[in-house]
Amino acid sequence: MKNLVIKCFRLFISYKLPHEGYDTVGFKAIDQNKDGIININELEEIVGPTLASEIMGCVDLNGDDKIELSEFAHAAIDFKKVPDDLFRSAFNYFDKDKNGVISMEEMELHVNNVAHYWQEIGKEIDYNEFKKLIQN
Ligand SMILES: [Ca+2]
Ligand SMILES: [Ca+2]
Ligand SMILES: [Ca+2]
Repeated sequence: MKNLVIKCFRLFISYKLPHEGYDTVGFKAIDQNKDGIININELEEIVGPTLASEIMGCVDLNGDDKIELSEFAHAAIDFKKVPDDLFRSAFNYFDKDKNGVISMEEMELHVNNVAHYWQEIGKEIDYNEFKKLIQN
C-alpha cells in the first residue's frame, strides 16, 4: 500500500490491536542478530538495497529506520476482521474537529506532503469511506 494516508490509518489501528498470536516466524527469519528489530542491513541481505529501502519506507511507520514487530505485524493484519468499535475510535482520532469527515488539513498533522497523497483520495473521508480505504 503506497498511500501514506491509508498507511497512517492502518498503523493507528494496528497499534491498538493486541499483538499476541501473530505469526512471528517471518520476522525472526529476517532478524538475523535476534535483537528483536529488523534494521536496513538485515533487510538488504534478503531483498537487496533498492527493495530494502522501499520496504523500509512502507513498513517503518514511526520513521526510526528500524522495523519492530508491531510494524511488521501491521502488514499482515486482516483489516476485514477488525472490530467496528476500533474503526470508530480510529476515525474519531483523525477527525479532530468531529464534523464527521477527515479532511486533508486534519491529515497534515500526521503525514508529510499530504497533498501529494490526497490527490488519490480526492475528497474528505467519511466513516464508510474510511473503512473502505483501510479494508481494500
Ligand atoms: Ca536485528
Ligand atoms: Ca520503526
Ligand atoms: Ca473533520
